[in-house]
Amino acid sequence: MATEAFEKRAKTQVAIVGGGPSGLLLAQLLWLQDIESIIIERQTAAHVEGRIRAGVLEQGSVDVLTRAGVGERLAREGARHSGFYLAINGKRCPIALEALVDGQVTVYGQTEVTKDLMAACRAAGTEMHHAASEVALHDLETAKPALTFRQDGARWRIEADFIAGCDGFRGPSRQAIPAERRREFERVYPFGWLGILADVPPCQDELIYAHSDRGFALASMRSAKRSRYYIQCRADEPLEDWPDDRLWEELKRRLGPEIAPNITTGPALEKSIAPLRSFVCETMRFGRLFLAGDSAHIVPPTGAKGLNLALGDVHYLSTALAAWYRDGNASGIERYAEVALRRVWKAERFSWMLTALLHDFEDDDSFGKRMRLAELEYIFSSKAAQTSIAENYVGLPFENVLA
Ligand code: RFL
Ligand code: PHB
Repeated sequence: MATEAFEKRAKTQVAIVGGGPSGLLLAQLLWLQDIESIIIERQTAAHVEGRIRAGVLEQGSVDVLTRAGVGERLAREGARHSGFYLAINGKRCPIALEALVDGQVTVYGQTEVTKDLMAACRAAGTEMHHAASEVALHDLETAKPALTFRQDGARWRIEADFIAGCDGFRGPSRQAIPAERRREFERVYPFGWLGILADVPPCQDELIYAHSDRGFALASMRSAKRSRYYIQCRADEPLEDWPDDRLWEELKRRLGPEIAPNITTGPALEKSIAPLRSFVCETMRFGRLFLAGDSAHIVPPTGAKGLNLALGDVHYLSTALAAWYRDGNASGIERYAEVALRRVWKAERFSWMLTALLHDFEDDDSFGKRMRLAELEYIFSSKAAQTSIAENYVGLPFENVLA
């Protein structure tokens, strides 16, 4: 049998597929434990640093980023929020995170998290291969799994002790688990979110998740001068159908007459439509491959859980790998999938529940619509219901993966 010739070879302890927030954080946490890793990323560094996505960090995420050494700018520029609002047809109900569960969240864009992590990885000298193509995973059930890819015309083979699949929903890692060894659970929602980012002051100082007869809307922000808004739209709608003026008008109608006058409009810095999906892959481990973040699970953005779950997985995985390298303790790597998935399913439930509660579903009959309104009215009047939402929004606790 002919062996393929690889022009470049390397060895490392942990080979990381995907240099988004999960992959970068993992590399950084491992480096702090003297564990060497190499990141292989499909996109250029500029593309990764420019992506605009999440905005809300749980305290657990802030803590793990701080432990990773990237807490400084986050502490300075991140805005602490002690509550947010739910709204029905313009009527607002505060969810007082601090008063109800003694918690807070921090508004700090994923774009900034990624830039901070990238800078830390560069400073640590972590080897990163950007613009890599044809990434493939090999020998996952052996003690020496490997990655192959192409970069700048050269063919590479990297051998490692472990491979971390941090390559998002469409990456190759999950697909490298044989179909009969994984089970996938999925719900695709019949709508998307149309998002706009603009350099205008936010309409109020807390986020508003609004249900209206015209569909869902979210008022969020990045800073005192930069706003981020979303509205529910059809998943197949062309972006060209939403010139800025139409989007601003629709937002005002959905957020209602009390809030609309506070909305400052301005040209879009970015505008895009994201489909909504719930997805979980069981398992998150195959041999020496571990999945983390969006490669293993997707939530609709309604609960602001996607990035937080990704960072949570990486906290568990880095703890598990560190114990293995430090004193040969394999309990973390044995328990990783089970422990991570327990937290994932709870966040899936919360994101699905909030999505169902706040969006308009075309196939909903009149009873379904009334049930949604009744549920919202109940939440508005019940401290117990608000407490449950607050407890999930600030982030559920972590287990000890080594226990
Ligand atoms: P990412 O960010 O998708 O990064 C995966 C990386 O892998 C690379 N990759 C490959 N590399 C090598 N070879 C291949 N063949 C590869 N294929 C892919 C990709 O280029 C990429 O760099 O996954 P990661 O790191 O797990 O991070 C997950 C988060 O990005 C995601 O969960 C959040 O953005 C979700 N999300 C939100 N999460 C929150 O916690 N709070 C929020 O407020 C929030 N809002 C959102 C969101 C996601 C959104 N969109 C656009 C999906 C709002 C939106 C609109
Ligand atoms: C955002 O600001 O991008 C954002 C905030 C809250 C969410 C989703 C996205 O639930």
